[in-house]
Amino acid sequence: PIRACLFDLDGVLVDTAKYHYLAWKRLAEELGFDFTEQDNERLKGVSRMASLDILLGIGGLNLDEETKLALAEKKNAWYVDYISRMDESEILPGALAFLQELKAEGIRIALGSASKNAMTILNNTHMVPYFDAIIDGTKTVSAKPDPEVFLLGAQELKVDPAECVVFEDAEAGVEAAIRAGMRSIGVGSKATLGRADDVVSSLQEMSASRLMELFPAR
Ligand code: G16
Ligand code: MG
Repeated sequence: PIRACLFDLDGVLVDTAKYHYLAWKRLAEELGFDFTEQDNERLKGVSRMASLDILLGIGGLNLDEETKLALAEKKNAWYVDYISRMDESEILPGALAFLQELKAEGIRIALGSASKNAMTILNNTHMVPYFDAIIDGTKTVSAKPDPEVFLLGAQELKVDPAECVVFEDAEAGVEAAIRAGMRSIGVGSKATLGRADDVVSSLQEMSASRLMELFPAR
């Protein structure tokens, strides 16, 4: 039976991708090149330093490690400023209702995010009380598609990976769930998330009953 749900943050519970985009775009412009919304798709679910490498690749820049750390720091300061103004109105449609329903059904809930800023976002949107475990970029060593973030979540919840369902908007996140031995539901388009057990366009389409239909207890 399914005993736990693990949620990615950016793109599943909140749309912080737009703030990441604004901050990366500002950095690219300072460095003298353009960064489009289409380019930004490549950064979804990817860690901060790996995102910077992709961005610098687009600009054709090759910089030393010290300069790169300073640039990542700069981008993050802008991003932190944007998310400091977030509130619960930025929780994506259907997310709160689904979390509430899972809680009522006794299903354990964990966060599995690559972001080092996850706590700020959860605090500002008042979502902290929904989580029985919070695993974010400050607790992990390896980035998705490595399964570490989800395996730590299952461990903290004391639930077997086979009894977990991961909700993800990034291909690397679905891959991480598969490698963790968990079930997964993609939130977004079938084209990129086709490896998940099922795909919904938003959590508005989710309910505890749909979860039980998808993964019946044998
Ligand atoms: C999020 C975003 C990524 C971002 C990463 C690291 O992951 O999707 O675009 O690069 O976190 O964020 P930060 O720079 O705040 O540490 P997730 O796993 O919540 O989708
Ligand atoms: Mg995501």
